[in-house]
Amino acid sequence: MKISSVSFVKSAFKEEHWTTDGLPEIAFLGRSNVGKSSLINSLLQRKGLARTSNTPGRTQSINFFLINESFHFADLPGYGYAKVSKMMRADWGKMAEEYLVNRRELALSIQLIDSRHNPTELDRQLNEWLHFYRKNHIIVATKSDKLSSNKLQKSLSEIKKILPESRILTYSSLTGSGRETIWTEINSSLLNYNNNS
Ligand SMILES: Nc1nc2c(ncn2[C@@H]2O[C@H](COP(=O)(O)OP(=O)(O)OP(=O)(O)O)[C@@H](O)[C@H]2O)c(=O)[nH]1
Ligand SMILES: [Mg+2]
Repeated sequence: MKISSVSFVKSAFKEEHWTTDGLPEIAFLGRSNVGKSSLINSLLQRKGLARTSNTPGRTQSINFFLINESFHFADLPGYGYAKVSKMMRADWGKMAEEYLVNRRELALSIQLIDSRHNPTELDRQLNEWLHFYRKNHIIVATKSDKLSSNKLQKSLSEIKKILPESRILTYSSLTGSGRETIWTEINSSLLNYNNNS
C-alpha cells in the first residue's frame, strides 16, 4: 500500500474518547515491550510516530493513528509488565475486552508475540478472547532479527503448538522483514470490511 498521509489522532483512556469517524481499524495488541509501537512505525515507515521505549508499560492509553484518510491503526497498551500494580493489570483486561467487544470498526486484530519466547498466560488469554469473540486476527511473531532462521523456525513451531488456531507471521522492525506480508493481510481485511459494511 502506498502511504500518502499519516497522522496521530488522539490518545484515549476511555471508550468515550475513541474516534467516532467510523473508519475501519487495525488494532495492535500484545505484551508490554513486545514491539507494538515499533511495528506501527516500521509498517508506516515513520520513525518516532508511535512512541517506543525501553521502559515497558509505557503506553497506557489507546493511541489512534489515521492513515491515508481512510483507516486507523490503534496502538493498545501492553499487558503483563510485572511492575505495574494489580489494579492496573485488572484495568488492562477490562479495557482490552471492552475494546474487542465494543469496537465495531475493528477490521483486523494483530496479536504480537515475541518470537524468542513461548506465549505467556496473558498471551493465551488474549488469543482466547480473539477466538471467543470471533475476531478476524493474525499473530505476528516480533523481533525475528534476534534469532537465527533455524531458531526462529523452532520457536514458531512452539508458538504454533500453543496457539494452533491462529495464523502466524513473522516480523522484524529492525530490518522490515515481513512488511509486505503484513500489508497484504491489512489490505484484504480492509477490503472485506468495506465490502461487508
Ligand atoms: N531487535 C529488535 N528490537 C525491537 C524490535 N521491535 C521492537 N524492538 C525493541 O523493543 C523495545 C520495545 O519496543 P516497543 O515498540 O516500544 O514495544 P511496545 O510493545 O510498544 O511496548 P509498550 O508500549 O510498553 O507496550 C524497544 O527497545 C524496541 O527498539 C525488532 O523487531 N527487533
Ligand atoms: Mg508501545
